[in-house]
Amino acid sequence: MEFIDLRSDTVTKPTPAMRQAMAQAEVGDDVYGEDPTVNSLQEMAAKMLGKEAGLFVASGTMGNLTSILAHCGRGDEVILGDKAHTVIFEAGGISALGGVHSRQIPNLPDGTLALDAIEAAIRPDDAHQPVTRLVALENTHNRCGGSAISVAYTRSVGELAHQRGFSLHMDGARIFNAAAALGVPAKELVATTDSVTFCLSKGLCAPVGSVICGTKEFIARAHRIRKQLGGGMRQAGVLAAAGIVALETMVERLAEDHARARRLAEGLGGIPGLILDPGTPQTNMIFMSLAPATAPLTAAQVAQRLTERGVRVGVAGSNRFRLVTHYWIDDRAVDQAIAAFAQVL
Ligand code: TLP
Repeated sequence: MEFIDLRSDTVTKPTPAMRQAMAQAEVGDDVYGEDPTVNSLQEMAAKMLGKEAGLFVASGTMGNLTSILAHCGRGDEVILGDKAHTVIFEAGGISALGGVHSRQIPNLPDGTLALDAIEAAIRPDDAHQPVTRLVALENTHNRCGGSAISVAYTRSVGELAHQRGFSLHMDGARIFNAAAALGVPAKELVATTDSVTFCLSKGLCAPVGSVICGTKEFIARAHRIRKQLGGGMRQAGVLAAAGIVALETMVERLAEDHARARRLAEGLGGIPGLILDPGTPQTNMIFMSLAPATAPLTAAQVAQRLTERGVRVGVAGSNRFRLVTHYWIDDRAVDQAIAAFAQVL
């Protein structure tokens, strides 16, 4: 059965143009810095994000881990939102592998961190306490509804960090979705960040990979850490080739996924058993819950019944769902997904 897969935009498969570019890619040994296709991707990514240099890594998780380890030594502290992907979904890598201490403060519903809460979390110069080296934001914010975080807010966090002598990292896994939603170039969203990681393998449809961007000096440090983590790849140009096609052809169309998410939400909002989160979708993610009247039916049971009808959805709690639109979800798939929910509930 060909599924309508709304679990995530990570399920996207490469387009025919990507497969063709992969087959024809010129390659070299990237550990020697000699893969021309990886080098082109890195330059292109850095230019798009207004940074000096880029580094191709295997995943978003590796991008965040490598970046945080490049900013922080063992025992140093990073200020993170309690709903950050790095806190919830990256297997504790920053502490397990880097000895980095995370200081978690509440994410506000829009995915931001209150400036006074960041300020209050900064450690004083006291030998008993860790050293605050970094604050990390996420844009779009996955667990906060796929929310897009503004240029002005990001700038204020960057300014605060720099005034107080530490750095700002951006988990920009979906930074181009944020840019599309806000109608601003992605580079403006990261202008005050010291590093940013974005993913090629989500809404941009490439099969593998993320790129870290920052200053040349920062990327040189990240390069060494990538090697320590076992992420030095060899003829990685076959993967980078798909990433180039992703940047060339997939960025501009992300607004279509947001429009389809809105249409899907409109249809689902008309089904009595479902309660959409206020304001959802903000980008390509819909968050919603089962109405109490559907109890004892759980989200997992509903998801199972939907799967039997060819529709896969993300389960985000005992009665919660996350649905994500992407390149492979067309108008027909939206209609079919709405019909499947209506049948099941
Ligand atoms: N997110 C995945 C799951 O891990 C939850 C998804 O389906 O949304 N930062 C953010 C904001 C992310 O959403 C993700 C992936 C990552 C980092 C990690 O990227 P990968 O999966 O490439 O390691």
